[in-house]
Amino acid sequence: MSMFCYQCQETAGGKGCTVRGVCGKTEDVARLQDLLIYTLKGISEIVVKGKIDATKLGDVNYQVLSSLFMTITNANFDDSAIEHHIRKMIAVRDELKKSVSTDVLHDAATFSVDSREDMLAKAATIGVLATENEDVRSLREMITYGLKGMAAYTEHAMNIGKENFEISSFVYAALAATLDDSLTADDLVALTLKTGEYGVKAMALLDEANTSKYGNPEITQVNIGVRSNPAILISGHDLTDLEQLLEQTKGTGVDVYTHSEMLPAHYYPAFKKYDHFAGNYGNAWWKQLEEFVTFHGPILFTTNCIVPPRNEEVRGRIFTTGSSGFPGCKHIAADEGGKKDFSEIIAMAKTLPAPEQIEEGSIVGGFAHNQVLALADKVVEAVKSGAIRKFFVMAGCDGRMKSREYYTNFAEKLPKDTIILTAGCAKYRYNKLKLGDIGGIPRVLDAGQCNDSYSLAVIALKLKEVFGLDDINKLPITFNIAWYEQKAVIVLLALLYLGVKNIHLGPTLPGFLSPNVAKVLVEKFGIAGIGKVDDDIELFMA
Ligand code: SF4
Ligand code: SF3
Repeated sequence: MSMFCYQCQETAGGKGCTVRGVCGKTEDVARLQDLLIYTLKGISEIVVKGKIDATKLGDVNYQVLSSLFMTITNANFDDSAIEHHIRKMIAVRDELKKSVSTDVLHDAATFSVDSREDMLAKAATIGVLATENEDVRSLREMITYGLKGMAAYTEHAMNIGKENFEISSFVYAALAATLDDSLTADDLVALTLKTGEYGVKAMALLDEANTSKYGNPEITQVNIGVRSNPAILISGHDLTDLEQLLEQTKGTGVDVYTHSEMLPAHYYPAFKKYDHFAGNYGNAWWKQLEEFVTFHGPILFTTNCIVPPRNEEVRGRIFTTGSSGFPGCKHIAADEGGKKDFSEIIAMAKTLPAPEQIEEGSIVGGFAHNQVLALADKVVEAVKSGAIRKFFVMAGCDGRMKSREYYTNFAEKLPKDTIILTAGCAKYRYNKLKLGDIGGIPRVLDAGQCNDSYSLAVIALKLKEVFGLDDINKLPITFNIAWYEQKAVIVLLALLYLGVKNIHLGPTLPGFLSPNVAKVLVEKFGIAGIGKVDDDIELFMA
């Protein structure tokens, strides 16, 4: 077996990618990512055993989080970038080791490699399957994937200048724990929930960062058609990249459109002042192969999800920044002060035609916690009068699998007295349907990006308080979540930590759950998969 990865929903056969990922990840990239994670575990062990305080680690915290982020599905396909990070992290590790007196360190904290060949050979011995017990492996991986999602959110918050050292300390403790053979499956189940607890903190931190810098999301109509100017498409999740791009394109005659997970940027007051912030182009990430062709202008990826471009012309228009990367595509790094120079992208845009219209009209969003709580009286009244019978949280990810048509059909067939609360790119399965409203409240309330699932939790907790309930599960809310990559793993763990039971997860349960671990999730938390649309609706409405 030349690689093994089962971290995402589209893993081959629902079991694991063993020769080139379904996502397009090569064997070398998969192995290098394994080695990068292994190096981070070594660093973590040194931090834990050496009792090094995260507040004293300076830039190391950010470097570790960014490295984790790089290994998220569809974020970085660039083997040289990952190799570079491994070298950097080994150097960090060896420097930290000097201050630690213990000589009983795991191989992850001591191994050395010289060449790329060395790295690949080492990687082949330390990957996912190196943990023999399948339950321990399943739990170690679930924790690691949760940490990857947490790292992504924390990195975005840090880009805005908000840091929580408790989160970094937890990341070190949890990564180090995945090397510890003395921990039992029960210990690891407890650590999985603890990961969820820190997932809530990470999402709260990002929420605070985003809203303190860009204002609270508010109800917004977003144009999905096009204008006649040349334009740049920005995708991913990082709002600081968007802000810099909008500043640098001001007065240039170049418009900026969002793609996929960047759509919710339109909901923030701070971005409304840019006249050239033209709208959202296209749909969820997996539609990019066709949508980038008709967009015509340059595309900037700030994070996942990249689909390897098949078309040379399109490839020449793709730029990456932050933790994202793709071989052959120009990567724009930040300078010491975090500034990025997008002039090359802007110059390219000016030479290219305006985007071709693929849709028209507008969609509405901006229902994050502040906005929904401002409407709380109306919402509570509608629940009390019976106008709203039930809420369905349908947050999470979208993906390529045909079985995801379930979510469109589900949304269409839901009774008219129900409201869908969404966040993440899962929304594209139903956010353009004409589902109407209930007394002026749209039936699909989009809170924002996947991290804004935090908003949905805040709203649920507020409703629990308003209705005087002692248990979140007594609310008329059903969780029917769609997952794809590791940010959805941390969102799921966060919901479990908050005590949410009976979450339905689809379109398939994770391949990384061993039968025993799946059993624990079913028995302790009532987690279930999805069934047939009509049966599920009947079950949920009962
Ligand atoms: Fe396969 Fe998903 Fe891993 Fe890509 S990220 S190699 S598709 S399991
Ligand atoms: Fe989407 Fe990749 Fe997960 Fe952030 S952009 S929700 S899949």
